[in-house]
Amino acid sequence: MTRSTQFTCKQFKPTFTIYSLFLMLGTFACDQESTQDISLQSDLSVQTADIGTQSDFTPIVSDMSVEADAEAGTEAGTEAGTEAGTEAGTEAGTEAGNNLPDTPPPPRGEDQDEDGLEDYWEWQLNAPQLFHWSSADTDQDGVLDADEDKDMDGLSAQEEHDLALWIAEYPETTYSNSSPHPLLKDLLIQVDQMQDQELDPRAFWMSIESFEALASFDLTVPPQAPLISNKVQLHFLVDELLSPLDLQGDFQTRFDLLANSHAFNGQLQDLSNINPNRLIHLISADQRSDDLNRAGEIINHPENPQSAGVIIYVGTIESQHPSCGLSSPPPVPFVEIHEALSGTITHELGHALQLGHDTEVNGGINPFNVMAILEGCVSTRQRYHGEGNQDLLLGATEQSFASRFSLEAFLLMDFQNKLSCNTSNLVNNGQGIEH
Ligand SMILES: [Ca+2]
Ligand SMILES: [Ca+2]
Ligand SMILES: [Ca+2]
Ligand SMILES: [Ca+2]
Ligand SMILES: [Zn+2]
Repeated sequence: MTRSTQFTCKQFKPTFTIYSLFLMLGTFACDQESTQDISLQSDLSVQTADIGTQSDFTPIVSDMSVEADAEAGTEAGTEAGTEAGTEAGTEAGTEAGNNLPDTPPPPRGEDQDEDGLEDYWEWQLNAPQLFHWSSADTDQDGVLDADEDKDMDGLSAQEEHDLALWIAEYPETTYSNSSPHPLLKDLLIQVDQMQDQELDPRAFWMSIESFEALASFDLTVPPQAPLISNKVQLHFLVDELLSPLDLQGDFQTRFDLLANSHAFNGQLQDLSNINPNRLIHLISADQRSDDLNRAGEIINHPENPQSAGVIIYVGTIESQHPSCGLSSPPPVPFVEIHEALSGTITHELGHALQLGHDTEVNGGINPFNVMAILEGCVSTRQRYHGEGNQDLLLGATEQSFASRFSLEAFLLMDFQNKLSCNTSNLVNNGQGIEH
């Protein structure tokens, strides 16, 4: 379960052509600086939380390509994705099986306590005081085992049980590293992708890893009982393929895009027991033709959660990466496309959990937090590769070499108020909780 994915600069291989390209692009590359996020749409009643302050960045190291919101690190991403993907298949469904109770397992496929949960599934949770295979209300609090949401992630045990079985059955359309669990926070994401803008699977696996890494905060913030870990399990469920659509600054097009694909129209139609409102809605698209620096955004809506969600601009990210590396000498790993995709996904999912940007609010910007805004190549490498950081409480470290949340961001995540699930709006006028 625990993968140790460590990347170092030694793994970097020079790519002369890419570097040359960046030299050519250097003069306007700084315009792409704070791409990833934010651009205030103040003229509209609704705002996107990702505000793009383009601004004023001037490259500090003039011979590097400056580009902001994408990431860097060629081999790193490759390995992360491969490793994660390999383990995913074998681990799915066995997450809870590490320390199984001594009692003999009940037979597979039976439900003798008639609570809707397969008895074997209850047994392998290894929490017999909360989910016992011979009682329909194990803790006798009047809430049936199937209806419990002990981990407060918005999913009932019945839904997690059904999802676990579904994910095991449809591994080819699911990116999930471990089975949904009633004592771990699970985050479901419905992925609808525009034709030719499909997301690199490595990006999914790297984002999964970023949320699993929250387990490391157990060192300082023990998981609140009955949670068995602080890690968050992401499950990307791929649904339909969407027709290409030109997206611009007007909100109605994006509201309609989200609302029209909110229901399960593709593969997920077989997931009949699960309400689409339980899933954060994520769409991949080409670009915002009015804002070619925008890598991703969250969409707020005044009242309808089905018109809210996350959009990732694949074309924009692909046009900006690899970037911020140096071929020689000394080599500095580039931020690669799939790293930029993953960092953007993780960042936007942070917004969907009500996080705002890492700002001056609590005394200064922490550039190692994935919720920081990119401001040039130095901060890009800090956020994506943890350059110069050894403190995992701040976020990305040189050892992790991948996007991470800071402890401060983790403590602010709101699983009861997820955008496009429970709410249509982020707090703080659509910008989330700054920290
Ligand atoms: Ca049962
Ligand atoms: Ca039971
Ligand atoms: Ca109960
Ligand atoms: Ca759960
Ligand atoms: Zn943002």
